[in-house]
Amino acid sequence: MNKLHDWPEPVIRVQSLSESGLKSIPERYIKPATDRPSLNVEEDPSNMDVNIPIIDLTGLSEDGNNLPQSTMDQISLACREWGFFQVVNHGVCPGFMDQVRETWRSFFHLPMEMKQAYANSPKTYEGYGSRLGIEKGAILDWSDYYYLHYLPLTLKDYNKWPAPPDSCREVIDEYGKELVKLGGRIMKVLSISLGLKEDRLQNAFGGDNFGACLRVNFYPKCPQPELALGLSSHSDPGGLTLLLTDHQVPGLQVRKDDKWITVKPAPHAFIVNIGDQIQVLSNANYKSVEHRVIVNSDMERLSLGFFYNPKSDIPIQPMEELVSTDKPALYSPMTFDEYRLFIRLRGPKGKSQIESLHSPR
Ligand SMILES: O=C(O)CCC(=O)C(=O)O
Repeated sequence: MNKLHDWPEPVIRVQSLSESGLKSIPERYIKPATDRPSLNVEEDPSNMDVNIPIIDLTGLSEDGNNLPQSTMDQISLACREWGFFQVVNHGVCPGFMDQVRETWRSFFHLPMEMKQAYANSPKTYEGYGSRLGIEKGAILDWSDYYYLHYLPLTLKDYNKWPAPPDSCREVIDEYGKELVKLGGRIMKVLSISLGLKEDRLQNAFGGDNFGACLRVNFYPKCPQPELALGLSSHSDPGGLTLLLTDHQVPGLQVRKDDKWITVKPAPHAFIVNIGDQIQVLSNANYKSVEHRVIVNSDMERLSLGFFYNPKSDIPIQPMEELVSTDKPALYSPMTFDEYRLFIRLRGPKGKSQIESLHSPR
């Protein structure tokens, strides 16, 4: 952990760069040609109408048990084929979702010196940040962010949450409660859809001792969006992600059959995606899928990634019910603490981390 003491280079806020009015982006944000986004829809019109599945959760109860079979089938298919889906009628009040997003937008529009009071370090990443990973000389992403913990309670520290804007901490707290509830219900649905008892997946996460954290991503306008990425390709290292985005500003792209599909968010939907820990626990029946974020020159974009994670110090390995002689365990056990150190050191790197866990056979 000693390596995680400080950033390897002085931190530059992307928002300050963007607001300085520069016409071309500094070299350290220019991605290699192979990683640059294609922003020209004419180049790939086949993707224009494609979207990740949208699933209606009307009637989802606390025990996750009463969705129609057709909805369970849609979820199961989405987790196998896309690793991503959007949920609507999920029970979180649309007005509250808007309030949370706008509260965070106000945070990012505070004067820089107020935000700097929360500047983070790579030791825990909590607070206001502008890079993931500590590789010296790395090509950086065009975004700033704020990262904080909800659970376990031993990690929850209000002093590390922003105080201005007014009522920010209360709003963040309430949002955490709502999303823990929704995440718990979706965990039950996923467990049932894998053919397991409703609590099986949650128990594999450590029961009530699971973790939850939030990363709010802020993507300022970028004068050369064709050269940069807001967030490089990665799969989420944790369990389950519930993402709230700006629905008027597209940006999230999901890899499907070697193409990048731009997600069209439904108003007041949450985008749900499978993280690496569920891929491991489900023995790859459910997939964590690479995604990335493109930026644009006209509009800033904000997204809130809520990460529902296993307890950080228990071994995570394929659940025995999903292992057979035909399908042996694909991954060696590893704790989430060990696993996420990779991303804390190296930053987003496609699916290289989970691929390194493959059991030798
Ligand atoms: O901004 C987005 O749409 C995606 C964010 C994301 O992938 C992340 O926070 O891990």
